[in-house]
Amino acid sequence: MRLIKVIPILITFAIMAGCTKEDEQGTGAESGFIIDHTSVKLSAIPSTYIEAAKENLHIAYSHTSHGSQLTTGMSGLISFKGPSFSWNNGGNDGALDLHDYAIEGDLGNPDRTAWAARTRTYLAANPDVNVVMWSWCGQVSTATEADISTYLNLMEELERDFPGVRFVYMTGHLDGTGLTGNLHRRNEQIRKYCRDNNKILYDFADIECYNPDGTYFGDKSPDDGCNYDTNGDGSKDGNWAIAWQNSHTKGADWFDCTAAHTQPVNANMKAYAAWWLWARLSGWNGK
Ligand SMILES: [Ca+2]
Repeated sequence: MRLIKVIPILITFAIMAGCTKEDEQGTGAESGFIIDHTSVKLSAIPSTYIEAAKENLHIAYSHTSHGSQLTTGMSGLISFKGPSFSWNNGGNDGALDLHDYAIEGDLGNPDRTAWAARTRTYLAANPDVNVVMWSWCGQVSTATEADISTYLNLMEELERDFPGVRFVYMTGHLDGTGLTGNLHRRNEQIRKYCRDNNKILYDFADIECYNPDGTYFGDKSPDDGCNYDTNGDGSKDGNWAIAWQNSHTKGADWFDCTAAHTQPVNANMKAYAAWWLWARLSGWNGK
């Protein structure tokens, strides 16, 4: 009797261990993964997967001002690191095919559902597109748990109805309300769903919690402009991005770019993480 009870537990444990191992190693293009502050080392991305992304991906990216940090960073990166990081709408001249501002609006504008219907219309007219990414503006800050469930459900329905398209989830940008604020709780809701359901997540807010050296500011109420409270008195008296830029060499360690609402180095990291995402979508295991 005792053995009969133990065997199913052992089998369950073996399956769980197997899943964990698979997740850690990554299984290429079909498995879920999370892009976050650990995904900002541009030099770690194999050039073969940079090329594979340009060969294979047809990306529609839709956003308003905050989401533009990825693509303004990606534009600045071409000047900083050269034409191997070129992108344009259509993928001409061997560039990455990325349709920026592909669909009007963002995940909360004009409301919390229009983006999904617009995505269906867009995909019907652009059947070559195989990656869809939507960004928030500030609407995670004011979202209820039900609002985020609406977002997740609409994404799930799109994935079901367009099995040939990879849909990239996103968290909402930091708003300075810290680890007890609504934004953090709603971002955690998105993260848990993505982890539990093997989704592809570009964790916009997590990238903003760390400087390029990996120093953590998330517990110091940072905002989207990289301002934070250095001493816990409630006033945001520091800016980790400006401090990092001032102690490093522009044009060598970081590049200038027009980064909406924030400092250039934040958009630098958003661009590196975007290329990390494109490489992962092209089969790189992230190791
Ligand atoms: Ca302070």
